[in-house]
Amino acid sequence: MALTIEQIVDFQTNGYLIAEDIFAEEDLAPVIAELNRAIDERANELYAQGKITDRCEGEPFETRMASLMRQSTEVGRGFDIMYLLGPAMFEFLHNPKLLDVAECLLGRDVSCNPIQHIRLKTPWKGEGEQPIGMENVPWHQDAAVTTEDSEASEIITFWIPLVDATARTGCMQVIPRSFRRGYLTHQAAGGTTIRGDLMPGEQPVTAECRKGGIVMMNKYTPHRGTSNRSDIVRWSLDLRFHKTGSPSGRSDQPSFVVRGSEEAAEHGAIDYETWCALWREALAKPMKGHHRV
Ligand SMILES: O=C(O)CCC(=O)C(=O)O
Repeated sequence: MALTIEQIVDFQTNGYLIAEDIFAEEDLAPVIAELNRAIDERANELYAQGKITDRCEGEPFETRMASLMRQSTEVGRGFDIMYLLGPAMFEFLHNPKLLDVAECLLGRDVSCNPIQHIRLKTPWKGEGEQPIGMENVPWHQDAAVTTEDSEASEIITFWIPLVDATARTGCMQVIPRSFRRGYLTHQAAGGTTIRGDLMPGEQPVTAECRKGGIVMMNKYTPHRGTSNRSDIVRWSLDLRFHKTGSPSGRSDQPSFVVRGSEEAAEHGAIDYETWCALWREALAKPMKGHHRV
């Protein structure tokens, strides 16, 4: 089994789990190569438009985006799964190691949830320096960004760092066990965040996780992202999976079967071209509100 019984029990007890060494370099390398190509294309475009003067061609994945964003934040605009629609990313959403882990927590019939993101958190020296690009995501439960029809759905977040995520580079902080209180009312204040008077008082855990690992959280686990005080970009993916057949919380966006019985697959597995077409169709329509308060 991909997770031990102890790990599964820990997840059920605490509402989160850090599982290290799930992926090998070769699992993540195609995704990183695809992101590198997208960065390169954007750098070339912005250079041609005179918006940047240095394409930072010699720089590695870990730093290049930050060097480009210091010249123009436009390079990072819309740098997300549903806009880039990369074939390597689509393949990764079916990665057998990832799905083996998902199956341990969700059972045999697993669907990929459309709430899925690439996050690039640029270095920040602290107060006095304006952060470039993504700021910290404040304390929230992921249920807050799903529609209420999915209240009964088990939707699990798989937060996957593409560099080592530490207290220095910026990682998740979670409040263990407090998911038992269920949904806490949120408000819009620097991002969707748990109302101050409802914020659980327990001590947060800093969920450091090396590249190759996964931080899993249930949809009621309060969590936030911490600042990146390092010299590299804190790259990560946050993917979500749910039990096939239950509402995804985003019925206007594509969910699809990634694992399960042949019957389930017949009704919901899709190929790369269909995935791209479904996202383009969904994004062309006026965006429905998904955030709850
Ligand atoms: O990556 C981050 O810093 C925040 C991600 C997050 O809060 C989430 O995936 O729900």
